[in-house]
Amino acid sequence: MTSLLILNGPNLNLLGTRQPEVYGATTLADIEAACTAHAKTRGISIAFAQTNHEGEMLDLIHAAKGTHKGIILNAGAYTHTSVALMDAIQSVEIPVIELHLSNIHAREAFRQKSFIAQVAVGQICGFGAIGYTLAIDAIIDHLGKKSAVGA
Ligand code: CA2
Repeated sequence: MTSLLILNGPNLNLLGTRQPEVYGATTLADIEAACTAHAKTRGISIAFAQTNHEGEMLDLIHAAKGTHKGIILNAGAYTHTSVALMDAIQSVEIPVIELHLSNIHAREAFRQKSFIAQVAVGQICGFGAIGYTLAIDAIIDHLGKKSAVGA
């Protein structure tokens, strides 16, 4: 069965507890439940993870090779700073969809730079928690197109 890794970075464990005006009232546990249910309707499985540590994110991306067909990545603030995450994504050659709850392009200038964007298949941002299920469908569509051309 196709498996996806949904990886969440720093501070996303706080979702639903603070700054609901920016990030919504949904908790990360709610998002995981919605992703698990959505994946089931699509006949795929997911592994859902969150860490506050950049190195652990790298380890999870490396370990995805051979286990997961795609990665949905909300790298949190590391999006805007981490060349290491960019390199890790490039090295594993697994399609990544960059995801953000907020519209990073409509926020502070420092959030408008993403090191992930240049190595991602695409980016979904600004739709809140629903973005995660949109990303599941987007990566399934991408994987279908890849296998259709024998990639
Ligand atoms: O919009 C997103 O999903 C972000 O990746 C969230 C990151 C932020 O640094 C990115 O620029 C955009 C921050 C996640 C922090 O989440 C919190 C949730 C509740 C309370 C405090 C922080």
